[in-house]
Amino acid sequence: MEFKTGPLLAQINSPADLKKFSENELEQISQELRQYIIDVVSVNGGHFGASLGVVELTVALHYALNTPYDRLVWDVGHQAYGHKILTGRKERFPTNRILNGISGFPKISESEYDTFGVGHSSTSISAALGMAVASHLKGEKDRQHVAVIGDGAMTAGLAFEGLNHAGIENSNLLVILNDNCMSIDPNVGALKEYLTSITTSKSYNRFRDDVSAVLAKISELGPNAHKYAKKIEKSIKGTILRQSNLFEALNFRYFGPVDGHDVKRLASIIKDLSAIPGPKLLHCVTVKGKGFALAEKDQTKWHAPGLFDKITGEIKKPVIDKPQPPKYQDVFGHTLVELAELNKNIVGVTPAMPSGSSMNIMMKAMPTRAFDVGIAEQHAVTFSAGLATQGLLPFCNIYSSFMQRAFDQVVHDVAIQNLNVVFCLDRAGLAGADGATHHGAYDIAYMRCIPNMIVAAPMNEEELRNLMYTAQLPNKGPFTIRYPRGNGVLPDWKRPFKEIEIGKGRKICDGEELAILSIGHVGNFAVQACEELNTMGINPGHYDMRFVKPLDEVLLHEIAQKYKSIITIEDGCLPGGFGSAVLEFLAKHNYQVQVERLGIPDEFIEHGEQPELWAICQYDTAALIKTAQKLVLARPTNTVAS
Ligand SMILES: Cc1ncc(C[n+]2csc(CCOP(=O)(O)OP(=O)(O)O)c2C)c(N)n1
Repeated sequence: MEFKTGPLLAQINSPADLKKFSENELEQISQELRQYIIDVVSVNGGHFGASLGVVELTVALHYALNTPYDRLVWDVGHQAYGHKILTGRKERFPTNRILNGISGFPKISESEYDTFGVGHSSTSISAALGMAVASHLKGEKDRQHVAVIGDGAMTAGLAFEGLNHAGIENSNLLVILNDNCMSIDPNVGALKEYLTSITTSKSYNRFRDDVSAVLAKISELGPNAHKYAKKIEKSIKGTILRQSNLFEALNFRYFGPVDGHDVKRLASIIKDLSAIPGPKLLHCVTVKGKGFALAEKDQTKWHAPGLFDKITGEIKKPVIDKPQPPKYQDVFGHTLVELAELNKNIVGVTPAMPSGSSMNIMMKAMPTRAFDVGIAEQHAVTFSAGLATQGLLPFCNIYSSFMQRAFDQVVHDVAIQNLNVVFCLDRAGLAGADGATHHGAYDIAYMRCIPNMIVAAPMNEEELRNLMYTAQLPNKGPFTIRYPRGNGVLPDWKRPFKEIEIGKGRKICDGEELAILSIGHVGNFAVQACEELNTMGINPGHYDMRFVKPLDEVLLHEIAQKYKSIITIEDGCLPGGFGSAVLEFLAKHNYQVQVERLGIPDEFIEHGEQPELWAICQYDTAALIKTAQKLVLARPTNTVAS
């Protein structure tokens, strides 16, 4: 599909092109950039509201700074579409998030303008500070370092670790706080209330118009501005709000709040702030989804709406003629409420993903028993541990890749103390278009090495419900349940709960010569593969192991004695994963069985649709069939129907 841009954007392929325009044209350029994002995202999908909200800020930054010499770091990076378009990727933007296309996030290997790879939140201040300190050590005094961070991302401990350190380094760091009161869902916490109190205070409204006047004066100083840094600072501060300020307390010079949609003024403020050495914070107020009415109105829905009609705003749903199985996340959300009705000790915890994890179902049904703690995975885990010490039973739901943040808390605060915390890891396995930063590749490996931890993965929605039911029974200790992004396989998933014996796998079908051992939803690939293999005269046994830890050793002994070959399949990394666990068992007991392991290889997997990625990594139905044929046909005595 061909996309056209407006006449000014058509002439811009780099920040140097942008700089050829006058300040008065920046508004039109912003409008054209916004329209181009709407045009492409409406047919391609991807993140939406966040990029619309920073259009003016993006134009102003590339206009005022000397990128890529000046280092611009985007936090999370889901808002960086405008940045990509202005920095040489306008033509390739329609390939955004598509297999072999550009990434949905900044990525060092993609462009010299992408100074730091992102996807996970709250890294920008630390990364930009590292760059600033490096420049300082190298004597590059003129180089600017800018971190753009949302108010949601600012809720993370990591952001405050960066601020705390930056406050004592006299490096050239500008933090731009993009405050739109939103995370994916409405932002939460005391910091949000503090920021709201600043932006709604009367003084902000009184002073904000004066700011441009002072800044205009400062601009007259031109290249000598840095000589007057102190004076500039004083005069800006005289007009922008002065009050006891959190960021000032951390040794930052605080400026703002300013209107993040006034592109001309933003450009001039950013230029002027570049003349002030040391750590500075500019507080920008923006509207998420700016310029697309529906996205401004329902900001959560339009964070990443999928495909939509850009005129009517209607979100396009795939046409499916039969009942669609539910998403795993929704099965989690509804089941949690059902269980919480039965068990008064159950509480829900999510670090800023109420909609993404469907914890919002419990938050709505039982508002006092479900907590959104902000983008704070480490806190979510230790908070859950604290709840558990008092006899409550937290279901702490964290995307598999985000849980990487909280590994120490899982070990130190939960597992060593053998606390009853249930970790539900959503988006486990290859997650799709978000790419390498978001794939839940490692959780089997990093959870199965922890003593006391139970690690389970359901093959379908009914199994998910039963595992959740089992996990909340008394004294199970730390219990991890991992499940993938997307839909399950059973439209009629809501059946009465059944306890599952811990560490007990199940035989899906008996076979000969070859056994397929699956964990989690990829068991459904094995079911299909077995059906097809049967028609070829190959009859593998199939076992859904259910638990990575503890492994069903009774079943494994049986399998190892009965079959000559084993294929393991998992939606997780091969090193240290489920297949590795099976190999360890076989080695320990000296079984001479041939084993092929299918799963995510030891490399980072890029973005694409999940089925494309499963195929690339060779662990879908077709790969299973191929591997089974290879193993069986390799035996000299075997002949099978072709
Ligand atoms: C460590 C981590 N946890 C959760 C997420 C999921 N996530 C992506 S964007 C986002 C909200 C970010 O809010 P904010 O920084 O305010 O940016 P906005 O979308 O409002 O522009 C969240 C929670 C993430 N990317 N990284």
